[in-house]
Amino acid sequence: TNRVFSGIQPSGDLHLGNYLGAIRRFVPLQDTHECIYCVVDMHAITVWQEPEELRRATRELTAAYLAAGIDPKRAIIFNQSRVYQHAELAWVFNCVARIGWMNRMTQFKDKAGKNSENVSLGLLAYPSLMAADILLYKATHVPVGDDQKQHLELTRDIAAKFNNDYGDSIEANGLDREFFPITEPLITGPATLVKSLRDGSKKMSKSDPSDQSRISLLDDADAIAKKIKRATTDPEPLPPEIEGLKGRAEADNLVAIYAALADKTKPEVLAEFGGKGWGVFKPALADLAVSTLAPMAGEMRRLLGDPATIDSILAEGAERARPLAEETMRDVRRIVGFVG
Ligand code: AQP
Repeated sequence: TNRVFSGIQPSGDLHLGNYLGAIRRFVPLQDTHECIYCVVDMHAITVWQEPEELRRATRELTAAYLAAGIDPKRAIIFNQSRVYQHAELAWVFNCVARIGWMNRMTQFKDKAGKNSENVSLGLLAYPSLMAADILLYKATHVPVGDDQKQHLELTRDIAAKFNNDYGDSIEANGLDREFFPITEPLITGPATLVKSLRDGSKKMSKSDPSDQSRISLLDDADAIAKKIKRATTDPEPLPPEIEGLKGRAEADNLVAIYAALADKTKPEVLAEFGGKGWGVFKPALADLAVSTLAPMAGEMRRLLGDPATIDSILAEGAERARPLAEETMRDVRRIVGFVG
């Protein structure tokens, strides 16, 4: 079977990058694949989270999944900590993966900064838990933004090393030699890496201290329009061809956002707006963004008014995820040589 897995951390202000790079792309996959969409709360605590805030962000992310069009009857939506097998498999992977692999991860280097001796051990081991999330369900496809590419390569390395290190045992247990699949990343569309609205050299990020750098998924129409109008740009008009966006990171970013929201390609957007100035393009982008995002924000607020329903969706999703996870773990325990 073709199985899709992806997860997002409930660790702050969900933004347009999370939506275009991930959540929006989760929706159509429900028609073609068995989909598992996770709220990865265990990943979130790799950096300190205020407990009440973690609970709030878990419900907010679940509301975003639902408001974007993920159907909890078709896809499985749940929070990671409820299915203990994620932690269990992550431990096994901690013993398969090498410290050197983790040290090379650019996200770790960025997040740890100069202080790498004093961040949590969990932050270093983060990709090992991510590999467990994916491989527990033997997912074949993982839709993510471009910033997760390196972590997905590591997931493939961990799967290959496990299959190899335990090859004899896998065979002795009568299992398929490619016990864990070599997962394909799905990094597609015009907006796989949305940039900060203030600085085209940085990605739009939950942890950017400037609220103006991102469009939050709970922003109302007024806030969305204002942030787009104030977005940093150069003074030139839009080019007619895509080559003209080279070296113009901010312009490229706004065109990419437009294309993703309109389900168009960047050349199609430039065919329409090439030669036009920001005074034309920014209001058009603001209208498009407001018409897509503001109703979603409204729906998220409505859903958040009833946290009990959100919590029961997560509980039901976990009930469906658990047997799938346990099926893999039962084999893993035998393969590794655990008694019981
Ligand atoms: N700027 C972005 N453009 C496109 N996709 C993005 N994603 C994140 N930022 C962008 C994608 O959203 C999913 C969320 O992953 P995550 O919760 O693990 O967060 P992250 O990748 O660490 O990035 P964030 O959301 O900005 O958080 P911080 O500030 O903590 O780094 C992933 O599929 C990711 O690719």
